[in-house]
Amino acid sequence: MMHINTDYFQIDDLLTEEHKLVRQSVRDFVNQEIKPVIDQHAHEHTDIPGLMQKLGAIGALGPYIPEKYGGAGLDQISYGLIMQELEAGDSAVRSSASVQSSLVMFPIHQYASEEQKMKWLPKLASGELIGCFGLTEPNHGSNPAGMETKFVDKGDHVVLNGAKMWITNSPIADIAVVWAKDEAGDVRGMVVERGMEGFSAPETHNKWSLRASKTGELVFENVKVPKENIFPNIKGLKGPLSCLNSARYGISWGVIGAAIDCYETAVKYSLERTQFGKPIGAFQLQQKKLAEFLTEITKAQLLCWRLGTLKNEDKASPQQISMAKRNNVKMAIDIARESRQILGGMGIVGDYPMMRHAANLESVITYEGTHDVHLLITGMDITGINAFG
Ligand code: TGC
Ligand code: FAD
Repeated sequence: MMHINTDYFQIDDLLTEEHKLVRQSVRDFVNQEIKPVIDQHAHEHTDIPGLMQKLGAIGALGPYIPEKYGGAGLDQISYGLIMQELEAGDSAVRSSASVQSSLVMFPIHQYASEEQKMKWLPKLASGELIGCFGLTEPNHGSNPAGMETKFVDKGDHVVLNGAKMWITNSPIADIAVVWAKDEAGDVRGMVVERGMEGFSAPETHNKWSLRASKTGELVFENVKVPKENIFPNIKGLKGPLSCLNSARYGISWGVIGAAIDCYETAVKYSLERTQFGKPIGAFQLQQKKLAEFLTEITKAQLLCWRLGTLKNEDKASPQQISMAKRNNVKMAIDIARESRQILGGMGIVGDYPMMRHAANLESVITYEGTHDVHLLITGMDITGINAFG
């Protein structure tokens, strides 16, 4: 099989043996379990059966959560490499792992009581339980501070009312980490469990993106949530926003996987496909595309590696993470779109991954903060002036 170098600046030299082993095991999993079936699931808009348990079995759920709670106790570079390999398979697979790890296990590990951690984390790590994260609402996406979902204190329980929208995996989730306002208007986090009276999670149909995973709503109609399900150690919007830092960091790595999958496909095709008596890879215009893809992938890899080392030292700022998420997702979606052109007509069929990656990345460039929201976060960091409101 032809080897295509996607480590142009020898970043592998900066990785440990453990990082490389983790990456290889997830790459093997994706090659065996995801790539052969992903086109069919995307076409049919169906989940990959048992995906969460399979991800749990390879240690891809909560990789950086301590082993005591069922995690793998790995560092942030390993987490990033896992996301990269999963998204080379499909953004829907990475999304499922992102949400479970960074948006469900992370807040429980960070903000829950010891009892709550022991109750939920090990089962989430193994994939026995599937979690989802409810922040976005029908009327409040980019501006979650405006959320209307609220709860009132009723002694030993609270009563929750409201709705969340665009929630990854909500239709198949056993538990939902939900952010809602108390009577004083403070944002609090809690776990709402499937089966609680008044709680439903209808699916959002007709998506043209992330078709191999489910997205839906969370609807709360006078749901009685026991007080022991509320996280004791967090109050305010920084609770959910801190989870986003972890997920956005993972996305910065993940999308490199999608870009590499498109790049490798385009290089191979350009050497095999002949027009005007030459492989199309012999034409300068096609070489320009390939050279720019590899340059952009390399820049994204370096950004992520450095961000990962900062994150390991707990020094990565939310603004640095925003810059990486914004830059890398744009890099990946541009490569998916441009590389499709190298395949001509063949680029539009499901035998090749570009259309699927490009369609998936339309969600990725929107969720976890839109492309423009991340630009405004950088703009505010530069000028000190808030241009949101
Ligand atoms: P602002 O006044 O700036 O901040 C409120 C409080 O939060 C703190 N904070 C952060 N803390 C930790 N990490 C961050 N990234 C933080 N950003 C802000 C801040 O210090 C403050 O703390 P305190 O102690 O002073 O109260 O908040 P704002 O209301 O002005 O909003 C800022 C803005 C617009 C940047 C923010 O709300 C935002 O990021 N909006 C985008 C919303 C978003 O990204 N939603 C994502 C939903 S989840 C999702 O999409 C999952 S997709 C999953 C998948 O399938 O992979
Ligand atoms: P809006 O906020 O309405 O934005 C619309 C447009 O206006 C965007 O282009 C935006 O950039 C722009 N805009 C908004 N404000 C400003 C401003 N101040 N200045 C300039 N431009 C602005 N959320 C969850 O909580 N949990 C999940 O699991 C989850 N999964 C998702 C899965 C999918 C497939 C998708 C598509 C979304 C998911 N989301 C989830 C929601 C996602 O985070 C939101 O869609 C996103 O934050 C944007 O919110 P919105 O869709 O309401 O767009």
